[in-house]
Amino acid sequence: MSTLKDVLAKKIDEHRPRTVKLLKEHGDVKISDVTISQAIGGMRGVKSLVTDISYLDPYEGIRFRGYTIPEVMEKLPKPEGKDYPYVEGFFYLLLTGDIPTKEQAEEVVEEFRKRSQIPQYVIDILRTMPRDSHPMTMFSSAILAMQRESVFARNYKEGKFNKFTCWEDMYEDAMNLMAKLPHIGAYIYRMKYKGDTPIEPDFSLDLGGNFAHMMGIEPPYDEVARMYFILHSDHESGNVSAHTTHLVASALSDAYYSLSAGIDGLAGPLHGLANQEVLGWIQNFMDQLGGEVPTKEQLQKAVWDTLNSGQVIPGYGHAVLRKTDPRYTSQREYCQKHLPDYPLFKLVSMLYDVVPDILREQGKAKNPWPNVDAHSGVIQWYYGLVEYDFYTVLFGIGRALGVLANITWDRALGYPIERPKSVTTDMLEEAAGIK
Ligand code: NMX
Ligand code: MLT
Repeated sequence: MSTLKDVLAKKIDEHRPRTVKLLKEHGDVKISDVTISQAIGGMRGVKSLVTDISYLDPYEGIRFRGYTIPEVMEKLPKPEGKDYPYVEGFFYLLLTGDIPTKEQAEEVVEEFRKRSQIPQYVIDILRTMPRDSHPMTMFSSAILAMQRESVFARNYKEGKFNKFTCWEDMYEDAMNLMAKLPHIGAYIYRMKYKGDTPIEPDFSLDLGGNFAHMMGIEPPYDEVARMYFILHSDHESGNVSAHTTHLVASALSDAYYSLSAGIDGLAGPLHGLANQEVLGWIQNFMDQLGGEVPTKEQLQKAVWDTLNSGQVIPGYGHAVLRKTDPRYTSQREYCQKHLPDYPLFKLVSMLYDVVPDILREQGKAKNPWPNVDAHSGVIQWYYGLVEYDFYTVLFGIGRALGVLANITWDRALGYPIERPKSVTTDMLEEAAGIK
């Protein structure tokens, strides 16, 4: 057994009694009430999911296993000479709650290397798809196509389902998937945008390094890849991609079905696709100005024009956050260090100066501050990844780290099929005393 699986097994054994005790002895304790506006309004703020992998405080932002983003970046082991940690070591942290040693992180690098081969039929399917299919459609299809590889589904079919050990099959599926996703993403990119010139992996490199290599982008893009995958990994359980993955997995669907569904949710413009929308919005606007960096007044007008046409300002607002997203800040710090004079970075910074005041003046958005998506495209663009349709695939590779860790724990703790109750409008009117 690998160190990671061994440590995870111990953590699961230690954790199970806590869940059992809460259920058996304190199951009636109330943690949330639900109002009519929450039932109609997307369940905002209803506490009805449990995860220990990350927690989102509205003012502080995300903590992964209790660690803030700067703590994660500082404490996790890093490849030689690099500023950003091994993504593999971060996955170890998400799964176990422990900061791995460099050796433990490298063990996961090796595990992923062994599991990374993309089946030929996946390549064939991708190649058969129309080239103008959205890369998220290709990414999700590739994941779904591999469902036949599921260890969980195979053992279930063979009658080997065991409530206490089935997490191990989920773990195997999660590891197999996580090892392949960067390769699939890079393959889609090189096939679709770079004249069909896939690049062979270099297994002397870690996940971030190898991804940059397969994309054909020089260092320090490897650092961007590490930073990007870590930042996008998890945002507690209520966001669309995490919740969808969890929901589908709750039917005992395997990791392939579940992740593919989660990725489909990530492809929505109000969720992960917002990062491509931000770049599209900015580029459109700069095109109108003949490529010039706009003045503050021109920017204010563009923001108002967007709002007045009934659209949202992509990259701003959040369902939970009420402050600037620390994932935005982390990327901003990268830009301040590596590309301080880049015009697009300056424009994104100008938007930061302009948009919150306008959203406050408009008075609709509960959070006028930028989220992760407001910043991610700029860095990609700077390193030559200008095909912004692809940005959500990057988000998806990162998000897989969090959701796959979560569904492994879902199985370990025996979370049941998710099935909330719905009511009718008549019932709401009765409850409100207006009928
Ligand atoms: N621009 C304009 N209007 C906004 C924005 C925005 N950025 N954010 C919220 N609003 C509006 C929202 O559409 C709603 O209007 P209406 O009452 O007419 O339906 C009103 O403000 C209240 O919405 P909130 O309660 O503040 O936000 P909610 O929790 O419903 O939605 C988002 C959260 C993130 C979907 C929303 O802020 C948004 O659409 N932002 C832009 C898209 C975006 O950046 N999405 C990425 C989120 C992060 N991610 O990676 O997933
Ligand atoms: C995310 O990373 O999933 C987004 O910020 C959306 C969310 O948390 O609701």
